[in-house]
Amino acid sequence: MDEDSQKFIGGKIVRGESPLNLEMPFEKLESFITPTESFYVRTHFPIPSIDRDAWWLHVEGDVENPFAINYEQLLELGSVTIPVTLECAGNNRNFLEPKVKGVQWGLGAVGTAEWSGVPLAILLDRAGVEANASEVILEGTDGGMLEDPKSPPGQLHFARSIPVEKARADVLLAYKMNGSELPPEHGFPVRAIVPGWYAMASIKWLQRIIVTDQPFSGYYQTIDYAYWKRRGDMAELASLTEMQIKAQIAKPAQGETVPANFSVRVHGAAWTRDGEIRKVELSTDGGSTWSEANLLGESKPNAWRLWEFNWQTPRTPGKQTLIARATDSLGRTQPVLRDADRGTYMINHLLPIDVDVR
Ligand SMILES: Nc1nc2c(c(=O)[nH]1)N[C@H]1C(S)=C(S)[C@@H](COP(=O)(O)O)O[C@H]1N2
Ligand SMILES: [Mo]
Repeated sequence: MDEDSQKFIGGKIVRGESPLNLEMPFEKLESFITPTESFYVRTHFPIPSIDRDAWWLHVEGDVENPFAINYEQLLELGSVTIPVTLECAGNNRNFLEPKVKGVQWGLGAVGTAEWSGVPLAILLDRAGVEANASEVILEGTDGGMLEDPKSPPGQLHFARSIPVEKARADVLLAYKMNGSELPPEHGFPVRAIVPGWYAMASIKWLQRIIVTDQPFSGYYQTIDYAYWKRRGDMAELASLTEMQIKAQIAKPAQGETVPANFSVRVHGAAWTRDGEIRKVELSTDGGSTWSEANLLGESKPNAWRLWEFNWQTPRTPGKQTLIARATDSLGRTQPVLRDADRGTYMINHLLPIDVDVR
């Protein structure tokens, strides 16, 4: 990473301008809730400008009563507020060796916000999902043409599907982020929040919800945001879904200098899906020995947990490699090495952070 040539917009690292991709400098992690202005931004097309008074969300497909609802009507329905961590499936990509294609995210394509909105289950109940339905497709307003030869010719919208069961369980149609109206770049007027799944599922600028009894195999479901799954000795493409357990170090940051023979606060965040984070361990010697870090605050479902560790730095100056490792209540922990079947996504193996003790 060449830090000197890095460009910033609003305090975020520019990973692409068109489409706009902005990363939070992860060393800025300070609180459980990521301030909206620091929250990473991932787009695939120009950000649509949507007039809330002209906006309609259509619920259709395999339902008894297809309908459309506008912004005002949506706000009248019962709402809930929950903190949820969103992580881009390509977060940490620039740690991969050799380099792979895609936005070169460091540690900051992840954040936690308080999302307020209407449970998707309420709209599905109103529409009356037919008994044979298996999936719910969420479609964004944004779209365009792609250069990828594997993409369909002509226009496409950003769209993904989730199983009906998941759609009913805890998916939110959010119109507020951290207590304020959704900003345009985060999906104004309404976006989906799919807790526990990589964030490509959390469709922004929602315009259609399509209930279907057929597996959806759109571009962003099967060609992009997919990985290789093994079936015996064959490999088949599988859609990315649930987030994998991970711990990240915010401070010290990669390449930072820390004083020798000193007490240094190492801190970061850790997350998983379904279960809860039970343990974060830190190694300050490149993985030879591990010590348990302190978990901060309380555990909340589908949100990260902050942690800290007091590091007594060595007397002798030199390079030290820090590694964090999380374990959850289902006994899952992070792999030591990268699994090549995961392609350019789901990067949760142990990552070294090199610091200079001086
Ligand atoms: N309509 C639409 N929804 C989208 C995207 C998009 O490009 N278009 N990007 C997805 C991806 S890959 C991620 S990581 C998250 C990012 O959400 P954020 O920009 O609010 O951080 O939005 C998801 N939802
Ligand atoms: Mo993403």
